[in-house]
Amino acid sequence: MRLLTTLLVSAVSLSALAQNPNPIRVNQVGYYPAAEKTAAIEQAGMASKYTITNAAGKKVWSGKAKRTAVSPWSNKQRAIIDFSTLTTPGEYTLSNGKETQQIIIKDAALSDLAKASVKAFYLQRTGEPILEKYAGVYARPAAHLDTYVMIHPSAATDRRPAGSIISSPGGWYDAGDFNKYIVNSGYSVSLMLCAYEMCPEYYQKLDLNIPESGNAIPDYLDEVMVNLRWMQTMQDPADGGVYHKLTTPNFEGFVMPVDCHQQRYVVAKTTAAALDFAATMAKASRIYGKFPEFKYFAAQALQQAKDAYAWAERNPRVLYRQNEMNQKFKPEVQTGAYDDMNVSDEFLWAAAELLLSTGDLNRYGESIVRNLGNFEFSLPTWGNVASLAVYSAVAALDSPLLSQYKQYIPDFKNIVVKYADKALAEIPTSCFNTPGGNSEKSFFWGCLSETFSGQGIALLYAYRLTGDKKYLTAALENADYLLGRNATGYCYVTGFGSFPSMHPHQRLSEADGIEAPLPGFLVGGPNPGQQDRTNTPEYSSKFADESYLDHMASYASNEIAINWNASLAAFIGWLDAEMSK
Ligand code: 9MR
Repeated sequence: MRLLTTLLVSAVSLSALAQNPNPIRVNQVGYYPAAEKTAAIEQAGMASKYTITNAAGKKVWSGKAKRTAVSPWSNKQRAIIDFSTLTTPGEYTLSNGKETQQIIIKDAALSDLAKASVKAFYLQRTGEPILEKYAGVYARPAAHLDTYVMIHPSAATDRRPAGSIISSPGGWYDAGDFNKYIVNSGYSVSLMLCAYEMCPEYYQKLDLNIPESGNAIPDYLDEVMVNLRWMQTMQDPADGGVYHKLTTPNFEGFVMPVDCHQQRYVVAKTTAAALDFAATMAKASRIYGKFPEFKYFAAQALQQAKDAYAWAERNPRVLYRQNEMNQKFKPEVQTGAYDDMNVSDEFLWAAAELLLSTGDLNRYGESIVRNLGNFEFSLPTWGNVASLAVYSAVAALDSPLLSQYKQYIPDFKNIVVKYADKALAEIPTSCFNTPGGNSEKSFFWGCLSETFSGQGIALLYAYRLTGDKKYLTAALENADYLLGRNATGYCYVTGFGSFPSMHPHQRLSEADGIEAPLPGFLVGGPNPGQQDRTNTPEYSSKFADESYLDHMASYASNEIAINWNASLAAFIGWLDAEMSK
């Protein structure tokens, strides 16, 4: 019996390793009627002919490739075909004469995906029961209550000595693991709030079917509040410092939360944690302060932001160095580090958010100028948050407050548009007709979020700043990549598309006994670094954009994480908002 099970398991995982056998690579979730629509055909030249038939079998389109492109990594030649002229909603079949692939064109094409990408955060909640009413088969009992969290020796103070206990409940699990990290939480929450600021009406209408649905607050903000409430507990009220993370010493096994029994600790106050916390709380106070129900929260969050910022000013270079920490303190901590050795962008971001929330130029202006340096736009990541300051400023461009300090900031509009134009210039020669993913550097741990949805968000800012549709069109190309028009042919969001990722490195998905993974999660994606190779079977390819393994052991290419889903939720929601106007 055991042998049989092993054989079955390896058969399953072997089939999971393969790339999509279908050479016709499309957005498997759906194209908006008005969108530019392209497909990429593997190993094809200019000669082939393609046809599209509708559900009744009638030919509605035929044509040849508009161009070919050769991959700089695998040397594979692909043909790009463009069927944008097809605008009638429906289900179609695209054929190259041998293989066929379904094409979906519909209104609100990405609307369900937008919702699922936010609902995923409900499924990641900790410390409360996840109820069948909202989560269906993914219901699970409350665990990791975090009401008995120990101060790790690295975080000890006179008032809170090592071994003393605090309560720090709630929030979201960070990723495939069960720990909670401030640096990544601040980044994730803020990115979600950025999208809300740009499309408030859209996000206000999202009905997520979560326990808070039906109250006076938009579900989207209710969900984000879950993590904000947890973050608030991570500040030491005695000095304003913020713990870097709440964690077990070692990662838990692949078990469900109720089966986890390791003691959890808050570990080390750091400058990055204080500043990410300050920026996030300051931003949240502006957004939630508009709702009477959150007046108290807004005041409290702003005060917490100021205290955290002041702590960071007194402690400007307390960096998280896990190895050094482990030399000094026990128990040793081996979980995610989120270690950032440059905090000038965090200072810039926190000062910018505090300025926008307080209007106090005397207090925060100097830090902004000092940390701006020769500012150049780069896509935001958990460790590079400078452009989040730009995003917040863009949302406030029309406010009288911003005009007060215009002389202190560069021309953000130009900066974002310049970046976007450079990205657009890539499309005509790109293997998959995308602005993202055209260089070796585009592929790394978590690249799908940063290179594709993160860039998509920047393009949407450029669209908003200029009103020029070419940026929106380009952003959609990156969405198509994530959803199947790519080198592996996977739809990289769980639960969506005809060939989706099935085995994410996510304890909740693997340990629950349900075959289908939790839906709505973007996986990390192709990563030629393959840092998990000692734990995984062989990847099927070493090429940059094919170095992906749909295997639960692959934490370097197939994990899920709140920062990645935050960028998915911001990107897809914003796209859907624009395309549904
Ligand atoms: O997203 C993080 C990525 O940028 C780093 O390269 C990687 C290795 O340090 O860690 C990633 O973050 C992980 C975190 O440390 C722990 N939870 C899971 C995260 C996603 O893999």
